[in-house]
Amino acid sequence: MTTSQLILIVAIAIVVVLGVVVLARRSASPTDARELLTEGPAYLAKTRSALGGRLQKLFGAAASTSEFWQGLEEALLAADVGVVATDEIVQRVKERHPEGAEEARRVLREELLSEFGDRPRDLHLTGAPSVIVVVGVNGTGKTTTIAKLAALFAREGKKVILGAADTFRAGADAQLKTWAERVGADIVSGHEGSDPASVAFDTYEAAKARGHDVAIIDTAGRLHSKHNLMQELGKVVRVLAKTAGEVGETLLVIDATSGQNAVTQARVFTEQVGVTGVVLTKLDGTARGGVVVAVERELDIPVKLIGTGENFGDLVPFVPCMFIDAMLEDT
Ligand SMILES: Nc1nc2c(ncn2[C@@H]2O[C@H](COP(=O)(O)OP(=O)(O)OP(=O)(O)O)[C@@H](O)[C@H]2O)c(=O)[nH]1
Ligand SMILES: [Mg+2]
Repeated sequence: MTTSQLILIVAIAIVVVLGVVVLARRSASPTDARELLTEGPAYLAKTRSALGGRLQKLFGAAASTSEFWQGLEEALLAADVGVVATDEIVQRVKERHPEGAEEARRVLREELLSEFGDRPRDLHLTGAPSVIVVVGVNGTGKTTTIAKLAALFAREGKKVILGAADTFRAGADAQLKTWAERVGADIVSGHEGSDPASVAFDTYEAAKARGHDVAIIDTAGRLHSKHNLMQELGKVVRVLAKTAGEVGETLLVIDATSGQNAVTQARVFTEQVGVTGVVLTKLDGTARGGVVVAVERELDIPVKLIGTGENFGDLVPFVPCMFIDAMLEDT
């Protein structure tokens, strides 16, 4: 073997090893929130630089001046923590008389965390198949979230079927089909104008007959103020509950960029269809990550997952302490 052949073989071996390392890093589970959050996740970069940056300046000053308290209030409001929550949190921090910057930061962290309690945040998957219904206003990220969930379950070795019960928007069925192909899930189509509750029913029956572990039902986006559409959604959930015995999760998808509006919308969905968990999407595109505090506080329903981008790997579990730490981090 000549020297140039030897060099070529070594070069190929190096390229192959590098390729394997890169692929292994890419396929690392995106659900490992712990790992992502300790690095200060990219999806909170905007919130971090707005809130963390403001706090950093504040905490450099004395923790008892009126400018300090006003600055703290403004920083929390700007991050969309909400008026009532901000008032109460600032008041509680004040009452604890933190001495110096570090203590003020620690006390604020504790008070923010106390907003979350210890609600269970794991997805409640019961039954064979387990049923998940995904609801929310238009364009919040329902269909994308379904693709992300399907990809997550597929990685766990589960057999997944999607139900295209958004029979309202033209192209919704095709969009879900494209995702199903990409993530390796089966699908029950819903023709435009057909009854969404029938599609949901057919999906459950198909899942049962064909041995799927999870059936995820997509629904049309709807404004909470449209009474008839909310009733239609109620029917979808009722039919599934009756057919399956239990709906494991009714997930409400909320767009984090819609701020406090989202809280009002969410309240109506919660009343109408018995939401069991919230998925907060598009956190990567907003400096208002504090909305997670307002949502959970106002609705008394756990935020379970966070959407962090447009790809099917961009979904992480919501872990309050890590989220708050990442949000308060210095920039
Ligand atoms: N940056 C970002 N974009 C997202 C996220 N989730 C969804 N999107 C984008 O939001 C847009 C709407 O997503 P869809 O999944 O179609 O939303 P939907 O709620 O199903 O919409 P309708 O069915 O029309 O009500 C798409 O461009 C998605 O790529 C997220 O977590 N981050
Ligand atoms: Mg959709």
